[in-house]
Amino acid sequence: MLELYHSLVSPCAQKVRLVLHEKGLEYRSQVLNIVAKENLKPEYLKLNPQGVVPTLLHDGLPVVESTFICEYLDEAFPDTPMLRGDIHERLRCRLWMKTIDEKLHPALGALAWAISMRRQFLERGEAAAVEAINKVPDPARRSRQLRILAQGFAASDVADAIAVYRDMLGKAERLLAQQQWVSGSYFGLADAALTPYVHALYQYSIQDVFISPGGNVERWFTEVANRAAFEAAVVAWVPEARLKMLAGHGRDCHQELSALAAT
Ligand SMILES: N[C@@H](CCC(=O)N[C@@H](CS)C(=O)NCC(=O)O)C(=O)O
Repeated sequence: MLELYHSLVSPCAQKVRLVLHEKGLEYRSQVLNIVAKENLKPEYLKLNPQGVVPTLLHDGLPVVESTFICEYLDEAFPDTPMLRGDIHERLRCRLWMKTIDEKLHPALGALAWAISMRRQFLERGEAAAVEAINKVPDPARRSRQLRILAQGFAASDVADAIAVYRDMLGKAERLLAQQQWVSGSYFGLADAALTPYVHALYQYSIQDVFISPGGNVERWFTEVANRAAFEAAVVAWVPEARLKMLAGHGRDCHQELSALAAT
């Protein structure tokens, strides 16, 4: 049996859900509220010592790290393989997945914190927000969240995040001029990995800051968004009110973000 501990709009959770749905796998869902820091409860830390989502339980065995979960699923359930081609093609996909995890993931974390998470945390009062963030086990993540809580868009993490997004989407733009999908000729693990990070820009209504109209990334994302798995793995999990809130938060700081991106 597959059981997924995840949260509704977490990009890493969306990535794993995309793979589950693309492969037609059934799973039991355990949703954690990461704004309420349910991910830091002792019983969850036993499954995932970093206190992050997602975690997959396969017949009771915990599998952590979203990219490893995706590769694990692809190996454990080899029908509809999502890492195909020769050894070089598979290597290129793995490189995309690694760069997305190492660069784009913290970049989205910084943007999401500046745009929305900071607001959501501050609604509970600054002291409560700092107390909750101080429990985050990873020191780098903890410091980034505290910096953005204190400084908002002025935190250097935000300008760095914009630069990372520009660089990665520029590379994707060039790659997608030559092939239909990031993975090659099929929607594979590298596409599932990139999807939540592009989708997040649309979710916050800030896509125009990063994506050229009529360009290859826009074409790719339109095709991704038309897939049945995208509807089931991404859209269906986000309540309408939450979507409205995120888009509103994005619109409220669109000008500040655009100004920062223009510098
Ligand atoms: N490298 C991890 C990163 C997971 C991660 O950063 N998850 C975020 C949500 S996207 C999280 O759980 N955040 C909780 C927190 O910041 O307290 C993976 O790929 O699974």
